[in-house]
Amino acid sequence: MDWLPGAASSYAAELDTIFWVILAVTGIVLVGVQVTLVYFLVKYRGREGRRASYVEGSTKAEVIWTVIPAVLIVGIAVASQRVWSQVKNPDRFPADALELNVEARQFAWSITYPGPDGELGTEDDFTRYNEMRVPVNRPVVFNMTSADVVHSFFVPAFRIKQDAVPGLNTRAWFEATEVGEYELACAELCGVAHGLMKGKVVVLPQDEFEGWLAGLGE
Ligand SMILES: [Cu+2]
Repeated sequence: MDWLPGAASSYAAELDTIFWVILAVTGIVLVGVQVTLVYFLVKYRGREGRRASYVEGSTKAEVIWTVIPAVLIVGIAVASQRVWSQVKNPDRFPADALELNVEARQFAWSITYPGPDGELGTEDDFTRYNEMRVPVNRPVVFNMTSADVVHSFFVPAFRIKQDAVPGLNTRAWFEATEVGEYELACAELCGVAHGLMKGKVVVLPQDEFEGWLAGLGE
């Protein structure tokens, strides 16, 4: 049984591991708390002749239930720091990446490609809507902004979700590891047609992508 959408980016597997570890830790705590709650409900239920007693609290118990979650949270943060900084820290983005511009608006994605010269901001740049084409096994860095309200670039298969904010240039990256078509959705409620703000990411073999780029997207 597949619990998560098929992973198709270079960092997806590591993020999934973090997800499962956190789910396991919080799942154990959830079950433990609920079982204890039900046990106490039964054990201390009202009975003939039993008097309620006033409990002032227990410093020992309070220290335990503060320290254990604190250690768990700090532990999770430390353990996942390396992956998150690799995914989110612009200083650590891959150097040899293909660079694209992405602009979100109500209710579409526009993607600007560098054209045959491989450089953005030149004459041969071209823009396409709601379909991002990228080469397989090559990092793609994109500069993202929004023309109106906050949107969010979400490709579940790549485990990437990044807000697009008006007035900000946000950089994000991914490296697709499998040729195919993947859903691109807006993950920030952005207006009446938010639910229709869908696109796709098409991952092509390297040479096919190069040919398409050289042909100005024809
Ligand atoms: Cu949106």
